[in-house]
Amino acid sequence: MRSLEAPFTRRELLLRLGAAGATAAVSRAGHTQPASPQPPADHTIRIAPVSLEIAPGKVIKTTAYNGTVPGPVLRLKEGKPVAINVVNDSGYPNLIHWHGLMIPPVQDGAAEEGSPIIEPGGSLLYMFIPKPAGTRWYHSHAMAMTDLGRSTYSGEFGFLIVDPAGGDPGRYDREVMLAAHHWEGSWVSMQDMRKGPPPDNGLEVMYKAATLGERMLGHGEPIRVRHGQRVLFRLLNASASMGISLALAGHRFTVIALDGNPVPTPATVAVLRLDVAERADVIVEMNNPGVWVFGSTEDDDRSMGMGVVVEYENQTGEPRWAPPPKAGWDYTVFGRGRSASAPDESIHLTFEKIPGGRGGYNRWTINGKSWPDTNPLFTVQQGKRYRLMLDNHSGDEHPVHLHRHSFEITKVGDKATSGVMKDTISLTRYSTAEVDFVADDPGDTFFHCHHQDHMDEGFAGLITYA
Ligand SMILES: [Cu+2]
Repeated sequence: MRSLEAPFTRRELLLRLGAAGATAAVSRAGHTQPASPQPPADHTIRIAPVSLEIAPGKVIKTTAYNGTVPGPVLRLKEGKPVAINVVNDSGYPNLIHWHGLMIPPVQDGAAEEGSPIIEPGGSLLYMFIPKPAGTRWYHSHAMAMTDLGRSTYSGEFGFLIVDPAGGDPGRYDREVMLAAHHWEGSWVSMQDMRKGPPPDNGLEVMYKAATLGERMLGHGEPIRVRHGQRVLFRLLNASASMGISLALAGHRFTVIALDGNPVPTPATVAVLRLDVAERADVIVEMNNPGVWVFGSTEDDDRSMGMGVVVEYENQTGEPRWAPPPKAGWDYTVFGRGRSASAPDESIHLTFEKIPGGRGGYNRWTINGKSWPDTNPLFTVQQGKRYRLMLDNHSGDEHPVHLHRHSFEITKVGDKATSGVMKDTISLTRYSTAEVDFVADDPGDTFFHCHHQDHMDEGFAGLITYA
């Protein structure tokens, strides 16, 4: 179990921020009455219970941000300080992680880094300078353990777009944001349902419903487009534990950014693979008039609701689905063919499963240890470049996430690459990959699998600065 710190009052948080020299707090203090500990918030996010009707009669009781799923789009300007007041009426100790932003640990929304927990009924003012530009997101970073109503199992997620300081060149006619999520999870013994997992495997989460956007496939408003439009889709997998593959029947995606960061080689693909927490910015040329299904390539997932209808102007009829050609997902397609620069140090990280047995819960280890014995995982020196040699020694897929830094994918399997900058990488079963990061954001840095259950069960570590 991860230990949670006592909550700070707002005044304590501000004092801490001031002591840490956080520019946001300092510059804001200049506009505030000296007696007032609390600058005004630019945004308020209230976490509270909500009943979501994702299809007629299909009501999901969950918790969400400001009553909607996804929560409100936070559109922030790169480099412009922001203050976000978070009110926790979720009914459990909670906090918000600003995923993909390079901000101080106390603001990052990860208790393991020292960010304060917000007790039920309490509130907290987050203040930071949004950077870098790109498609980021915000979500609960609370522990869920066996409670499938909490944290990333819930509706607590939303887009956070950091617009570039210099303005967006915007070579598109319209922008559509779509977040994927799975609902109604329950713990099951997979070996009871199908072949595959070894008999000593522990419980896994299976879901009964899914959404891409606000409602189940066929039950929401279609995305209405016109022939000839170039549409920018910002896509996010906000599922707690399921990787997804998406296709838009009759169309292809030109991938221009992954995890919000522009790729060196934009490439066009029929199928987009997004593991948990991953994002893709894609351009679709609307050049095939009709009424189409944009959804999961898995039939089961689509029938659970994972999809949305794209409808051209003056087109009618049943939405059409067409299975895309089978194609593997390969990050290196979007990279440069040459190798990245050599690191100062390489660190091997091996991921293994300790099967929980029928009815038990699996545990996870990094180099043989589980959180909190992985604190620290290793220590870095500011300014140096580190290569993480990731070895997934398990039959499960792991979306591995590094907080407060971007990393560069430098190898996938045996294939060297460079230039693809991400904050989450999907390691398929029994696979290896290498990622480099520069230790350029001092402070405790959480590293973990973004699969909620894997993180809660030990797949996490803390990188510390010397
Ligand atoms: Cu995992």
